[in-house]
Amino acid sequence: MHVVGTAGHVDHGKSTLVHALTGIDPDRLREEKEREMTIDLGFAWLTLPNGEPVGIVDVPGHRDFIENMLAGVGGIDAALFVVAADEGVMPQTREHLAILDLLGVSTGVVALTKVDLAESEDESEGWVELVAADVSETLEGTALEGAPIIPVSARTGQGLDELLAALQEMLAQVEPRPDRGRPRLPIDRVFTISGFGTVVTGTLSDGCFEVGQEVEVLPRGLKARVRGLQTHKQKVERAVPGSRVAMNLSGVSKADLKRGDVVTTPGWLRPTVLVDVQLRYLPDTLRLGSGQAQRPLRHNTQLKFFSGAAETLARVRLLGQDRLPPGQSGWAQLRLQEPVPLVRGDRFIVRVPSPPATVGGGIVVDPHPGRKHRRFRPEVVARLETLAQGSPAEILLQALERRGPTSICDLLSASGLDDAGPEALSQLLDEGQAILLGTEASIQHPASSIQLLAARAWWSALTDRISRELSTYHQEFPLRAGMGREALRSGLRLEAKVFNAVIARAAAEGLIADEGATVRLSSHTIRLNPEQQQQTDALLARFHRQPYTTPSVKDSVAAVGEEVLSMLIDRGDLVQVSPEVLFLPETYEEMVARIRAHIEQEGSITLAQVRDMFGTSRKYAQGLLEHLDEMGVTKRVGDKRVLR
Ligand SMILES: Nc1nc2c(ncn2[C@@H]2O[C@H](COP(=O)(O)OP(=O)(O)O)[C@@H](O)[C@H]2O)c(=O)[nH]1
Ligand SMILES: [Mg+2]
Repeated sequence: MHVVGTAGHVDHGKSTLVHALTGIDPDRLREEKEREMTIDLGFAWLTLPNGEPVGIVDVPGHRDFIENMLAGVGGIDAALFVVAADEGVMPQTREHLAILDLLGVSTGVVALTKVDLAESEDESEGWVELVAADVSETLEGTALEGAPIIPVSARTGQGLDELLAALQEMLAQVEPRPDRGRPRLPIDRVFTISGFGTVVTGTLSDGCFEVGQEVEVLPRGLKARVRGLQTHKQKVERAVPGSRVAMNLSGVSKADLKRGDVVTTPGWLRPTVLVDVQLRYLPDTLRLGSGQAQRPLRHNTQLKFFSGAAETLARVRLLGQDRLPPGQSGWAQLRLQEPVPLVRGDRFIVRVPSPPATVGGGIVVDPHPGRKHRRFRPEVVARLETLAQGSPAEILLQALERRGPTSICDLLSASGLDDAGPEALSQLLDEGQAILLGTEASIQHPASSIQLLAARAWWSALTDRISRELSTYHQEFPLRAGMGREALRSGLRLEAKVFNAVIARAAAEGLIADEGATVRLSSHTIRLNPEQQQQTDALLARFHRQPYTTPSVKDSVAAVGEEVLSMLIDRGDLVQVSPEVLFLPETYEEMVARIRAHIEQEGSITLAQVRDMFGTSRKYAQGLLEHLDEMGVTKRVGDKRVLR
């Protein structure tokens, strides 16, 4: 699934376009209706012609509300970049473009809106083409360079189909958000719904959430549980990365939470107040509108810092230079006023408070440097340079996380690491960051390049799910030995090759027992309740008393119930030879042995002889013999049986 964010100057028709494309009015606040202007984030969704659902975050264009815009664009995959054809490129067109560029949003479609106005007002032919050319020039050198420009009118409907087609084509090229097994939901809204309690929304990245799961809300570290999940107003059991998610939380109240907090799984993500970053300081041209030339950024300047949906103040320690001239990048250490949960690679934006303007942004290189760096130290800068590039092992791990379980061969070629690949791979395996799927035996001989590899984070998230699925199943069916293999596979949504390798590894680790057709938690044992135990003992006693004229299947069901009886058969406490006839296993073996011996001596045996041998009735003798025919032990010849 994907999320698209609008961007562009105020009044250029973003919200109207979203409404026209989705049927949903993204301006939901009363004040927004009254002022006819987007103030806070709006949310909508649509289904592309190919059936893919797409979430849309509609942002305010007005410069007073840029900071609300920043809370919404964090997790988007692509931009719906809006420029009004009658007005052309305006200050927030450029500022939003700069923000998208700093956030690394490199896919987008430009909607040249209000072409109905442009074409009617302006007599001169080719006005729209002129504006399009100007937009295209503005995009040059940014992440959106070369994006398709589609003239549209929300009023007449012109171009909307082309726009959707362009969106679809663009999103088909965006890799799906990776499942790194470390879900993060930066909260962009908190509200309560009567009868449900606290609900938060956001764009999910890096992992999945499931109903029932325990979560942690950072930076405060509050524990909560997921009571319900929705994507695009539809209930889901599992929310996936790259989708808009509304999460109903129990254990926390609305007052405990705020925009910018992050919902995640407990125990791995730590908020930080000291961060090493690569900082890009924007060139002058983006100060258009504020009317001021940009001065070099000075050491120790205080800036507003935005990442995910969070906002705080940051003091900038420039590590390699005294001042950072406009248009340049440098290494810096930020001291944040409030803790923010960040990971390596997170993007951020910085702004000056007055006159308010976006001045730069960058990438988190080390979220936990541990201490304040001395300035102008070549070794500090060198370390940050390497960190920013990533070691071969990190590059490989990222490729593995992006692709999910992959053969060694495919992974090495996808990583583009060449000679450094194999060594990086053994490092990941040694450190336990990557694991081999498959059986103990195949794990000990990883020479085979078709062996499947998975990232540790993916593996732990998956084994958590397997444990949860199986324990739910065991609770529901305590008398069944295990869950059907295929049911588990489709529940986990894994292709057969991956699933089999996963099961083999999970069994080798002792988490589960693989019984062939069924799979169970290795801790699962069938336990009868006292009443069932009593009934079972009584039934088995009857089998012992009359080993050859046993209680029928029907009688046995009446005595212990269907579930317990099929458990007894599964477990081998009883052997079923026909739809009606059951024996104790020891009786069964004895009968088979005696029949065999008889045939070996006499050459054959008849039904009547079997009946008399065990002093039983025709029903039992016939049931057993037909069973033996079916098992390939005996063969019927006329009214006699011979050994096959
Ligand atoms: N004629 C015409 N007016 C439009 C079109 N799209 C939007 N508008 C008008 O432009 C104004 C601003 O639109 P809005 O969607 O609120 O802009 P936003 O600030 O970018 O979200 C509203 O009065 C809309 O009715 C269009 O395609 N044609
Ligand atoms: Mg709007």
